[in-house]
Amino acid sequence: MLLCHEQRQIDVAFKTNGHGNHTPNDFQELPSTESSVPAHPLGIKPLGNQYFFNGTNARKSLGTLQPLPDEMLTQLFEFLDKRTLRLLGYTCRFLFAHCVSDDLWKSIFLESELAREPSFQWQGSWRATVLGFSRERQTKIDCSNVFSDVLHRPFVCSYISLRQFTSNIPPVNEINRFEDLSYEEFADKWSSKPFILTKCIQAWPAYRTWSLDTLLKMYSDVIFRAEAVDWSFSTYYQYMFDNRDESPLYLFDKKFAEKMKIEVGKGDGMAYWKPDCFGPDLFEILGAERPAHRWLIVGPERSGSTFHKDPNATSAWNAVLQGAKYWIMFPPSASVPGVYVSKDNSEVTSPLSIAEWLLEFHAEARLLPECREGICRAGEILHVPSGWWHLVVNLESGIALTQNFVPKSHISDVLSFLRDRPEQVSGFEKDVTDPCGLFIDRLKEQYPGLLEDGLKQLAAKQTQKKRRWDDAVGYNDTEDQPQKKSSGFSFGFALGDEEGDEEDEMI
Ligand SMILES: O=C(O)CCC(=O)C(=O)O
Ligand SMILES: [Fe+2]
Repeated sequence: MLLCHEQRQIDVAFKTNGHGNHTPNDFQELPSTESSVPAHPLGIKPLGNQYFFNGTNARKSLGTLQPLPDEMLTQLFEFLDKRTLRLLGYTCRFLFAHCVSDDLWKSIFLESELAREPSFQWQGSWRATVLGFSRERQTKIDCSNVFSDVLHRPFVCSYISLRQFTSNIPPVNEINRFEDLSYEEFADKWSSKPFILTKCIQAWPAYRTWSLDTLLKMYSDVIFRAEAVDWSFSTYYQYMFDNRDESPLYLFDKKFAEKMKIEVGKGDGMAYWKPDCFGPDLFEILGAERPAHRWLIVGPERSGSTFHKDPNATSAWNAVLQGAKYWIMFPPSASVPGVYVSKDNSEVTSPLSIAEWLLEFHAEARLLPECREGICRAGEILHVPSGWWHLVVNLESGIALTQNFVPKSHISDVLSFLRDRPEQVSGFEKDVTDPCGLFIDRLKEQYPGLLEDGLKQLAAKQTQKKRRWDDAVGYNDTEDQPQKKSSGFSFGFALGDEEGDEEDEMI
């Protein structure tokens, strides 16, 4: 959650005059951002509204807590147990508004015994579920004199209309769409670009027969992973259609095939198979040692994935079986507004929820020339090239299948990632202590020519990078400077990525 926001009213906003100052004539109707947002059920208002209020502000009853800002109160209340939080909420209106905040109750739920139960009665909110209250039994106190962005903002975020961000995609940003592609076309032209295929997965039995309702019938008691919890499908289904979380829990399960007892691959009785156009997947040679690579994804509208790059410099495809997903993507070297990457590239800080990012940064991001956007609908599949940033949001409740893979054309990206960023390599079982060595050994056995090519490409990139660096620091033309050797097929040359590679920075 963002803690500090512009002080905005529900239906009106000040526009700055270009120098950050508000001008009286700029008092305007907000066109769409919040028009889909109903009034808060308890009457809580954005902080800015206190300046138009003549009555007694509920904050005045806070006593010794009064000097503390809302952000700090929330942090303080995170230490309370469920009984104390509940009782504190009954001491005054302002504290009631704080103490019923469902973010606090979600944390209490996740730390409680209930979080380990695969099946229980979801009551429509984390608070009601923890306290075992039915909807009717929940206290409702009028908080119309409580003004707080900290409390109001998550509510706005859970109601924003996504359409305002996903419609009117500028034509230059549109992700290319094809019915299908041949492997040659993919390898020649498209392995480093996103695209959507509209007629590629229609024959999958999974596409023809899976829906949220059929999954509920067939797998109601099967336990799936949804972020921090393992819930039966029927529990997740209840939650999914009856929550107002700003960032709903997302079912993201890598063991789904085993759990659902389905087979993947071409042939009779198979649920789905990987599309031909992506060609051979080089990580298949890792066999049982291959890192996690396929997931079943289920989520309600508003759920999704905040900005990230896929693991180990792999590419991916993401097939929508039900629903629709909005994708916004940037190439590996882009600086994505609102996404902060640590100096060594090991950490991505995207502290904003999807809704917050859309509200704060979408308009700016959309103007960047590298920006690509598109909607992948049921029956369509999207290609995520190695290293591309992406944020994804579900526009409807739905089901997707995703798989990460290594196409031949990205072998050098993966080799370089495994070699240069061992601390960022993920998804391998603990007993695989040297993923890079393992991949090289297997390539030597099964694709020696490709390994040679991959290492050549890597060396060429390294030389290019070093040349750019030497040019930048004026290091190139002195003959007596020691040069690091960066050619040949040894995998040991260790220029590393200290200077920050533009092409292949992976997270
Ligand atoms: O469907 C989604 O939310 C996107 C998933 C994704 O980005 C991923 O699997 O890496
Ligand atoms: Fe991803």
